[in-house]
Amino acid sequence: MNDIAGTIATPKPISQAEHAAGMLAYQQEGQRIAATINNRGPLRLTDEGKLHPDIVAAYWKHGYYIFEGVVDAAEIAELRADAQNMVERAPTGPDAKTDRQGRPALGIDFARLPYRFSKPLADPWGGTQLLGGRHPAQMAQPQADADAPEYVVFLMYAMCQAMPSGLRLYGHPSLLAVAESINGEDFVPFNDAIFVKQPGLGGSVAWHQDGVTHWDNPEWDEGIHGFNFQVQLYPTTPANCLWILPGSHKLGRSDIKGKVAANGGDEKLPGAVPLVCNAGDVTIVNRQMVHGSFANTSPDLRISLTFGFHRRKSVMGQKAALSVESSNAVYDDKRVFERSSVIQVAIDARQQVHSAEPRFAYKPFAGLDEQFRFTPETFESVIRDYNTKDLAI
Ligand SMILES: O=C(O)CCC(=O)C(=O)O
Repeated sequence: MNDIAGTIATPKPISQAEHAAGMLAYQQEGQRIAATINNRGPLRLTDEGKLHPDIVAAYWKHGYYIFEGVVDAAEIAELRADAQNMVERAPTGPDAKTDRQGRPALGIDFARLPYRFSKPLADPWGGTQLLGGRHPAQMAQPQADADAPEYVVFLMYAMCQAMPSGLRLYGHPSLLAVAESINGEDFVPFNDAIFVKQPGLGGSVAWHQDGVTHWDNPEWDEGIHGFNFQVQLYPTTPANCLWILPGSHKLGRSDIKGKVAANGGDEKLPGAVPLVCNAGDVTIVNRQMVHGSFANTSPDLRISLTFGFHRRKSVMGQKAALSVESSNAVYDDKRVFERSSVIQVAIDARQQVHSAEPRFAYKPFAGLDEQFRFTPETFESVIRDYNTKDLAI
């Protein structure tokens, strides 16, 4: 995959102030629609530990939900510190080996470099063939300040390896209960990626749908490409948050280019809503949803820890896609077991710190708890370079 973004000419350069001002009416309308849907609230589980059926129904109807106040302030502080450490220790650009302080950068010894970069305020993928060409229309790329760095961190990977708190988050019992309720007891992981949108620098993520494997599957349905969580480390605003087109997860492959053209070439697609959150809120978004985010011309930082889950049936026997496509792998029992073991180790890593919390019982690993405790040995055998085994579809 090309790590460097923003090499495509901007059709009509605009200043940051023009961009921000041009978004205001759209943001108000998006918030109005979001309020009418009101798909948000606490993460409620039944006595049996399943996601409350009302929330399950709301998720399937609209394709998303905002779980409020899932991660407490102390844990958010740990996650912020670990994520900021990753940002600080990033290489200065795609080919660099040292960070801004001249230290060896984090992750240069990982099997997959855990960073992707963009030019400031650029759209790395829109209108390109990258990632299967799934971002067909380019977003506006406002002009960056003259003193902006050449590259900014756009995405960070490997949170279970590079962030101790990230591994613990991955074993969160309520989030895993949601994954089980939506994707079944034998649910499997997808991948994880941290979206970093620095104020006045963060690029956009052009409108897209995530799934690439099952669109023509005769057994296609609205859940076949799984979902992503986003854990918000800072309050999000309409100017920096993820936007979605509610209900679009049900409608098959979307003609995004046609939608933008029908909107006079304007990327501000009608009917979209911003997922405005507080720190500690967690969104769930169906991977078939049309979604995207705009260049961050606001004064507010967003860091979103994004990780997803699938039905086991959706990945078994499928060809590796997206960021692991070049491996030419086919997902078999061994691959699925090895990648899923990250969940089991994460459950134990969490329990070692949050011992008063209930421990999630991950059914595919029933009876294997001892073998998959979090230890220096399982860090090496399970966690190190775990994301080379992601189950992307
Ligand atoms: O958070 C964002 O800005 C983009 C997220 C996204 O595209 C995804 O989760 O697939």
